[in-house]
Parts: sequence; C-alpha cells; structure tokens
Amino acid sequence: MKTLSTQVVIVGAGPSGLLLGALLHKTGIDHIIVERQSADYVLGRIRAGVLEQGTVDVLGRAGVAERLHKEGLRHDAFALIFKGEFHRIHIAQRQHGKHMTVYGQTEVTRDLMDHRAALGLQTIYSAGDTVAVRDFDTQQPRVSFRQNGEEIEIKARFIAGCDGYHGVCRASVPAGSIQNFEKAYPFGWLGVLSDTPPVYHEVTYSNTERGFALSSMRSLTRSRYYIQCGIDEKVENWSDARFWTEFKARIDPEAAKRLITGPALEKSIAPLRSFVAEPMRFGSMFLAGDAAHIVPPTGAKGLNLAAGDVNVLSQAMAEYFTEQSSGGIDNYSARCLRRVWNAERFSWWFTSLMHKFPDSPGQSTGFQQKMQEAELDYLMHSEAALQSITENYVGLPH
Ligand code: RFL
Ligand code: PHB
Repeated sequence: MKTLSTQVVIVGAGPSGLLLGALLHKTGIDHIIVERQSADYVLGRIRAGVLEQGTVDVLGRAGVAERLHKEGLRHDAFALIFKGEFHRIHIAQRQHGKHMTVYGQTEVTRDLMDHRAALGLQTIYSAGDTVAVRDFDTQQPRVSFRQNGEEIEIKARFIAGCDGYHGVCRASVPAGSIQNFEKAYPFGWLGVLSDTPPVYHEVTYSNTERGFALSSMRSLTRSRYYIQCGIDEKVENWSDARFWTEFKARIDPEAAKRLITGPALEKSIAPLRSFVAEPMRFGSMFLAGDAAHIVPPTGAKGLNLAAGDVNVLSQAMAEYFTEQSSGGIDNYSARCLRRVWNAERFSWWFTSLMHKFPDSPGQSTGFQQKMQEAELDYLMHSEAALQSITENYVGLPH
C-alpha cells in the first residue's frame, strides 16, 4: 500500500474541487485532488453557462480569471417570453451596475486545470469507483482508492467532498446524521449545443403552451438551447430536425423566422430537482457544491452556489491552519445553508413560473396556467417585483 499525506484531500475535480484547490493554494494550504473520471471526461460535460459577478470575483481571487475577463460576455439583462410577447428585464439598471457573465463551465474547468498544471499541483484522475472516505469523525480522516492494482491511501486533516450529487462523500455519512430535503419535478430539459449564432442576444426564458424553452449561448457563434421534455423522454428519439421544429414553436414568431439551425455538437437530457442535505459538515469532512445541494437550472444558480461554498470553505480552512481558529469551520454549514436556501427558493419559484405542469388533484384544468399568467403580468408591471427577480438573478451577496 502506498501512503501519501497532505492537509486537505479534495474528492472530485469538477468546478467546486478545482476552485477550492486554487483558493487553498493561494493561502499556502497543501492539498491533493482525487477524481473518479479522466480529465477529458470532466471537460466533456456541457453544463453551466452563466456566472454571477460574485463567482467571477472568486475566480479572480483564485488567479484564474485572465481568459474569462477577455472572452466572457457581459450581460446586463435577460428576457422572458410569455403569451408570445418578449419582455426584456434590465438587471444592471436595477442592481447598481451588477451584471451576469456568459462563460461556459467547460472553460472555467479548463482554466482551473491549466492553472493547476502550471503550478504543479497534484490531481489524481481516473481513480474509479473504489474511492472511499474513512474516519471523518476523527481528526485523522483518510481517503483510499485502488489504481493500477495498487492500494493508495491519503491521510489529511480535512476531507472536502466536492464529488457532486452522485458522489461517495455524502453517501458515506450515517443516515442518522444527515437530513435530505428533496423535490423532483415532473419534467426534464433537453439541451442542444450548436455552432450557430444565438437567436437572441441575451438569455431568454420562454413560457408557452407547448412547454418551456431557453435560449442561451457560449459565445457569439455558439448557441445553447433547451426545451422542457417528459421525464422519461429518450435523447435517441430527438433527431436534430425534431429538436429545431419544437424549439421554433416555443419562441416568438419573428425569432423563429431568423433562427439559424445546425448540427447538434452535444444533445442531452437532464432531470430537474431541488435537493439540500443538512448539515454540510460531518466532523472533519465538508460537503460543497452539488454534493450538498442541487437546484433546477432555471435561474442558473448551481455553479454559482458551488463557488460560494468553496469560497467560504477556503477562508474557514485558512483561519484554521494559519490562525489556529476553528470559528470558520464551525460556522461553515450554517453560513452556506442560508445562501443555499435562498437560491433554492428562487430556482423553485422561477421553475414553477416558467414550465408547463400537469394538472394537480383538486385543481381544474388551466388553473396553474392562469396563476402563471397573473404572476408574469404582475412581474412585468411592478417595479418591486422586478427589483426582486433581478436581485435574486444577479446573485445574493457571498
Ligand atoms: P460536479 O460538476 O458534478 O463535479 C463533481 C466531480 O466529482 C467527481 N466524482 C468523484 N470523484 C472521486 N470519487 C468519487 N466517488 C466521485 N464521484 C463523483 C465527478 O466525476 C465530478 O468530476 O459538481 P461541482 O463541482 O459541485 O459543480 C457543480 C456544477 O457542475 C453544477 O452545479 C452546474 O453545472 C449546474 N448548472 C448550472 N449552474 C450555473 O451556475 N449556471 C448555469 O447556467 C447552469 N446550467 C447546470 C446548468 C447544470 C445542468 N445539468 C446538466 C444538471 C445546465 C444544466 C443542463
Ligand atoms: C446555460 O447557458 O446553459 C444556461 C443559462 C441559463 C440558465 C440555465 C442554463 O438558467
């Protein structure tokens, strides 16, 4: 058996794990990242595209925002379509100049990987399904795995569980010590990435009788579009032609006329769920990002919450190692969960507002739709409601 030792073992090299590593390195904390998949596999996942200003600031503090500042697209507004009408919602005017940045998760991940490689920081990829977390109820936790026939164990003071929703860290906590809060939605999102100019200049959410659609982008020449689909829908049943026909039917008629279609570079279905695990600390192990919480993607909060968690965690660990104070780590869970529940509420509300729901028992056909129409009408005619949606969309303070 090979034994390594470090101050923090990070499980998972998604955006949470990589960003935590960069922030720990800044404060001189030694760490090793262990990732189940290969680096190429991690880079191949197409996910988030919209960053809050707080996330851009954290990436800047971590020293990985150079390309983001050059290539990221500043978005001062987003739009809603309902009853066939287009409504632009200005964020920056209402939120003291704060704005969103369009820069793909793939690019954030690539920048973080390049940064680690340039600094010679250790990431163990392709650790497979044998990763196990041990003794996290003591001050000497360990992470073990088998690689190329060899058993490897890493001893550390802390474990950071950055291993996503399906990871091993949360799953290793005894049932009596954790409480899960969950809501599954009766639909998913079918997403397509294509090298075509985005049909709208800004991120545009559309509520139609046929269901929800979202028009987003990764650059001025690369579009990212989504449509609401059935929970059991199979991606094989969606040819490119079928996707484009359905997408066109869910945007305003003028946009449908100018839409440029092309082959899908990626096509996938994601289920929608709200999920929070409480607490986010178990002795010497901390959960961060999707390992601890999931939001439905309406509102683009997932990656931004992950950045918030690891920002708080890196500060707490710096306080522990450099000032011998455990105040930060003791507060970690409560401090993160407050922000998490705010984002859960907003993502749930925005999802409920924009999607087509099956009728619920005790509700006549069309009741839900009438409620949505009334809420959307209120939203567009009330400055207070517009303040609220933009305040949440741009991200509550870290
Ligand atoms: P990740 O990205 O899932 O990374 C976890 C990593 O852990 C590894 N892993 C393990 N490693 C070692 N041992 C094990 N046993 C392991 N088990 C798992 C995994 O291989 C993986 O590499 O979680 P992380 O880092 O917390 O990052 C979270 C974000 O990826 C996620 O919140 C966002 O992508 C959510 N999201 C969006 N967030 C935004 O802020 N803005 C958006 O515009 C946005 N759009 C989206 C989204 C998510 C989507 N999907 C597919 C769910 C759009 C979509 C469609
Ligand atoms: C995306 O670009 O993938 C995206 C944008 C906004 C969202 C969700 C996803 O609310």
